[in-house]
Amino acid sequence: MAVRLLQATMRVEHRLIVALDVTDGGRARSIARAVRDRVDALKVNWPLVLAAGPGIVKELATLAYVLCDFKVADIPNMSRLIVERAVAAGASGVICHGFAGEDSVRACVEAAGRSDVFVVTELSHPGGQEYTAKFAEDFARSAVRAGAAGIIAPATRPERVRVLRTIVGTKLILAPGVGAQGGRAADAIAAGADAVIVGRSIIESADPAHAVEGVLAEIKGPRAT
Ligand code: 3DU
Repeated sequence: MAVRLLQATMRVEHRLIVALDVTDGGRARSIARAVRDRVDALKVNWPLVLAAGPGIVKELATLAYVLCDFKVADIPNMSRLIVERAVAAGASGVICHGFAGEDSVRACVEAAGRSDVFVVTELSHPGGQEYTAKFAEDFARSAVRAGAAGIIAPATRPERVRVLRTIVGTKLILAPGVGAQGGRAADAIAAGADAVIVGRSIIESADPAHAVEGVLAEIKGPRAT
């Protein structure tokens, strides 16, 4: 079976991805327009797609790289169908779970074509330590073998990002868990993450563009400002 050797489609410049975890399409569009020039991707999850319809992915894709965080975790045939639909809807990247097994991850990668697949290793919330953390390194290895563009690793545990970096080499590491979950963007980046994923501390702000600038300043550090 062919392994995908192409580089990721995602271009990481700002090192920040905003999670549009809102259920109002209008609000999602307005945040997207306000922040799109300062972030590398807009991440879309089920609540927005279920509320606004899959057309929201296509709309947002006219503004920026859209990463569909559908956390795909099914048998390979279903994983393939979900990823094919996400890409057809406009996704440049899709997130799947490593725990579904390498055959499912591989099905996602093959279905994604030129779009990226990112594999969740260890979930960032406390419960992520109960099960996912025990196999996170295996999930990272199978992501590499399957030809994924990268992995998702917890900003809440930078020491784990550091370990996972030694496994995935130059693959992308995207780290959620900054702000509302207690992680710090600068710590995750220093540990080896390529970009952080931030939801509530940006989208619940009265001024999301200003909140984005705060995270970007933290990532760059005091010397760069
Ligand atoms: O905690 P926040 O509001 O900044 O949102 C984090 C986002 O990242 C959210 O969309 C969630 O689905 C996603 N995510 C995690 O929080 C943790 C993971 O391990 C993987 C994805």
